[in-house]
Amino acid sequence: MLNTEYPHKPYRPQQYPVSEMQARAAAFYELMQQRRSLRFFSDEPVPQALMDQLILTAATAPSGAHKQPWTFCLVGNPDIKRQIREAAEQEEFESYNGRMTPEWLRDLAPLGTDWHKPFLETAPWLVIVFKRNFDYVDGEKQKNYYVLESLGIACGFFLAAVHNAGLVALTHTPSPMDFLSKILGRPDNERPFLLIPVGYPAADATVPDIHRKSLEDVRILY
Ligand code: IYR
Repeated sequence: MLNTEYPHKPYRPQQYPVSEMQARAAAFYELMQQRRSLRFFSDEPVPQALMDQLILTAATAPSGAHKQPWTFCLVGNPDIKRQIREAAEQEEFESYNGRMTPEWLRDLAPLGTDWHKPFLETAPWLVIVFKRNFDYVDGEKQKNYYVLESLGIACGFFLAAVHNAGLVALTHTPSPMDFLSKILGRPDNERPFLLIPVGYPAADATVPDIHRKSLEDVRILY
C-alpha cells in the first residue's frame, strides 16, 4: 500500500503503435527545431486569453514535491513595460560596459546583442517568471525543493507552447534582475528567474545563422 495523503486514481494516458510514435516524435521534432530565440518583435496585439492558455501549459510542469514554486507575471501595460525596459537597459549598460568578462563579450559578439532592449516595449506581452524558494503557509515559511529544476522545466514547457501557438519569444536575463521584484511589487519569497517577451515576429525579423549540435554530439549510447 502506498502511504500517501493524495488518494491515487487510475492513469491511462493515450498510447500509440511504435510506427505512430515514431511519426509523432518526428513531427514534434520538426516543429521544435524551427523554434528560435527572437529579438525583433512586432507590436501587433496578442489576446490575453491566448497568453493565459500558454501559462496554464507551463504550469503543468513537474515540480519538487509538487510545490509548483512559480509565479508568472503577465505584463501588457505599456507604462510598466517602459519602466522594465528603462531599468533593464540601465543594468545591461553596466554589464556590457564593465561587468561582463572579455571572454563573455567575445562569446556574445556573434549574436550581435548589446545593452539596447527595445523589444521590452515593442512586444505586446512580457512574461516575468518568478521562483518561490519558499511559500508562506499559515504565516509559516515552508521550503520548496528543486526550485531551479522545476522553473527550468516550466519555462521549457512555456517556450514550447509559445512556439506551438505560432508566436515567438526570447529568454532574456537582464542582470541583476532585482528591479523586476520592485517594479512588480513581488513579495520577499519570490525572486525573478526569467523575463520572456512574447509576440509576433517583426516583418523584417532576422536570427543568427547558428547550427544545433548533432545527435552524435549530444547523445552517448551505452
Ligand atoms: N543578459 C545580456 C547578455 C546576454 C547573455 C547571454 I549568456 C546571452 O545568451 C545573451 C545575452 C543580454 O540580454 O543582452
